Amino acid sequence: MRIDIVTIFPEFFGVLDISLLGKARTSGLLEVQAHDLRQWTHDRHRTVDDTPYGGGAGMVMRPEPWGEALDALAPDADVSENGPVLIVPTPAGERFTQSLAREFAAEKHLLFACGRYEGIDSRVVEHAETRMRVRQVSLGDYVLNGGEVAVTAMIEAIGRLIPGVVGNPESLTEESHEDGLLEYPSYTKPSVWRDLEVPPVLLSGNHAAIAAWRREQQVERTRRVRPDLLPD
Ligand code: JEW
Repeated sequence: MRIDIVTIFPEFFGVLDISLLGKARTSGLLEVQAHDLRQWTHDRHRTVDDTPYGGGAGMVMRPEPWGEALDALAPDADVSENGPVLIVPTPAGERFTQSLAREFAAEKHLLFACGRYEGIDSRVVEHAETRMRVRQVSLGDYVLNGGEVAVTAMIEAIGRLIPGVVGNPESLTEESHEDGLLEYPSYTKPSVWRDLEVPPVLLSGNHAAIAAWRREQQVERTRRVRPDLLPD
């Protein structure tokens, strides 16, 4: 998979070099490149923002650099299948979920557009939609200062689903959200720590009993913390 990120903070994505995705990248399964939006400006001050039409607080990202960036990075664009998918993080988008991560992990080329300030001039998405598949996606219902943190989280969630990236495919499905329940609690040595014992069933060697206990813990924890995940 190829991932291009357009941002005014390309150095932010250095964090991707130190995660598990480092291995996927050196092996060639995943190619990630961050691009400085300002390379597609032409004025002396490399301006990317301006005041909002209609008034209001803050600044809005001007459309021209974004138009040139998308022309350069998605010359093969196509509104149907196959071409790149443009992912635009915005609090006004659909929620990013494991199922959306799975969908994106099946693509050949993802293009992320990181907004800042009050966001990107709305004509950028309107225009891009005539040339490629576009998804406006929110990381969650809280306020961020820009798209960079959202894109980092999305790339980690997507990258680990690319076949061959995570060594053991079982560790993918066993984790939270793939089975719709929260995880069971985990323990390792020592068996007693600060007077706290590991639940004895885990030391019993009875694999059926262990599986049943873990499932029970998952259901109980989900009922208590995330009842919205359980069927009625
Ligand atoms: C996200 C891109 C660009 C937030 C989540 N939050 C917020 C917000 C911003 C500007 C205007 C109105 C609300 C900040 N912001 C972004 C926030 C993505 C931008 C500017 C974002 N997912 N993605 N939860």
